[in-house]
Amino acid sequence: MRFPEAVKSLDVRDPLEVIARVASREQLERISRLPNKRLLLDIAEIVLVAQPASIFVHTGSEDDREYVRRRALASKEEIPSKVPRHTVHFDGPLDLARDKANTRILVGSGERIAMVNTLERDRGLAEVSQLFRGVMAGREMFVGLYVYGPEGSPLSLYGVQVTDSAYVIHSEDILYRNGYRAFLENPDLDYMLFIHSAGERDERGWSKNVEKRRIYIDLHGNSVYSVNTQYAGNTVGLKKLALRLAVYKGLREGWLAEHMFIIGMRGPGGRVTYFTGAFPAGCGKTATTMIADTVVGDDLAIIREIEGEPRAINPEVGMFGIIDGVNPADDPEIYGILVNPEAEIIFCNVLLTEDGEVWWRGKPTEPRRGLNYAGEWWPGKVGADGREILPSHPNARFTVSIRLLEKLDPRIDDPMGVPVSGFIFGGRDPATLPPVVEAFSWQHGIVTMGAALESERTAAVLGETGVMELNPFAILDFLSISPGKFTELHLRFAEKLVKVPRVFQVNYFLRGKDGGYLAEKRDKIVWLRWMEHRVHGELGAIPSPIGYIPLYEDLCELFDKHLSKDFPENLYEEMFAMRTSQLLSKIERVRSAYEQDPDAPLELFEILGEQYRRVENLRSRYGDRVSPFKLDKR
Ligand code: SPV
Ligand code: MN
Repeated sequence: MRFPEAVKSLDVRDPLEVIARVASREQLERISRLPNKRLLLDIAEIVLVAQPASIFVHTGSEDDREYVRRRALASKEEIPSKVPRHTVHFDGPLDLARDKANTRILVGSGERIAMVNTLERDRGLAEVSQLFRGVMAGREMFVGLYVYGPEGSPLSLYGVQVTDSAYVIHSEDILYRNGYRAFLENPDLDYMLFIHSAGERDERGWSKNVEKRRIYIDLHGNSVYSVNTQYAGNTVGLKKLALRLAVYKGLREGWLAEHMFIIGMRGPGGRVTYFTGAFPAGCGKTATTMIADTVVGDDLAIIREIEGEPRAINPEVGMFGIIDGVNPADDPEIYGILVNPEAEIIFCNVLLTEDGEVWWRGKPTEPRRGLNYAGEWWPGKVGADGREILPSHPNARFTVSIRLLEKLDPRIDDPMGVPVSGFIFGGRDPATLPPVVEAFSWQHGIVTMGAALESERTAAVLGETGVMELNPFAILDFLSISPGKFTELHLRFAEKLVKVPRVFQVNYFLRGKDGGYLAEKRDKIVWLRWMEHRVHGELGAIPSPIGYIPLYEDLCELFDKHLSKDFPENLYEEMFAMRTSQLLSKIERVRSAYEQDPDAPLELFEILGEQYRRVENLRSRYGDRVSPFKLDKR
């Protein structure tokens, strides 16, 4: 039972009878062809509780896709722009981002998960049963069946989205592969279930009861409940809601669900070497994806051991990307897609000008009067707090197919995924870590680079800026298990591997004495090329206390070859200096965070301890700031 208290009357022998009360003949026929008994029961139960007026089951046909687009416009969830295939969706001023406080992992009574927001399962289910009661009255209920990965892949999962939002289904049509056929062919597919309702909406289409917004993740039932919200990070089930379920499933089955891009780098002889990379929001994840040679995925990865090799798939086929700042000079490929009239795009929380132009910060035009995330907008408009209202929101986004990328990797649909040669971890760190470091080993990298990933709090989040926040594997917001367990899962994962990936750490945000960034944006390509060569054993490195760092001569060559620029020795010295006191403080912060997590493996403390001693040694010999030229070359 999905709704424990609400459903007393479901006749388990005949879910179709319940569904027939709201389904047209055609829709009933679609549903009755589905051989999955449990799925029919789930749908019937949701119908009984949420009481929709009608039901639509998506078969994945072009007609159905078109129907969903039309319904999103008819319900005013999406507004047309002057480009027919470009629509605009507004979430409402109080619903512009993920709601961390009201997103809870449901757990057994008395159970706690370190660093994860939980709620007692019985209470949570009772609460959502109440919130979903009659919530779809008078509305159409959409049922979308999706494959979370390439069709026929042993790495893929399956998801069923039930929602009263055509926008949510439209987004999923762009972001995921339809799975109606897979469900027809396989009577006992195990699936994740996402139940969503935007709740009551006001005349502008915004969810009215955002104070009753709830996103509850039920690991036990492999399902997620989301209500009184529209923002895709809270509602589009297969995006971040599925990630929590997948992390948990991966823990039980010994594989990794990651908040990572998957990219390919070309090397000598036409080889392509694949990397996955985890970065917190706003730390260069998309930028790194876009400068890679090929792209398999920009946000999520499922990684499993197959015949001794780690293989990664992208469960998605679309991007839900930040649009703020995307401009023709810095982001030519994405910008080109966003202004391509042939591309099907949903723009979220941008400005829609009176004459129908979609405007965001980064467009060469000036913003003009129109509609935005806070209602009517005009240049100079100020909000109730006296502050100017930005024309387009900093978390404004675009939803578009990844297949439009010129760099799309041809193996995106490969059921066996791509072999992963390197894991990259990156955060925003102004003062401590060099631009690129390679771990001594998988274990060393997983602990000191993944589990210990920190990022500077940016101005977008309330509170003091400049504070370093722990964000293990850049996945803290999406963890359904403790960071300690997630770390342990990674450590054990490599034991099955014959080919163990290298682990790297990057930091694009190191600042110099004058406060400016030491590296240029485009320098990323050099760090990537260095990693690619290291994977193939083609370049040497210097063992520093925190891992291998590049040799000056090698970087000179790479800067010259790939960016045609000089790389001054003093810049290298500043970038790759060991800031020993800062490094020690970092280890201490990380250690004390994991001391609060009873699941943290002993190995984590051992590896942190060894790193501490190495850095401490260096500090006692050379002091606070140690030039890389003082380190022994190998
Ligand atoms: C992120 O914040 O990491 C995203 C967007 O990819 S959201 O879907 O909101 O999680
Ligand atoms: Mn993400």
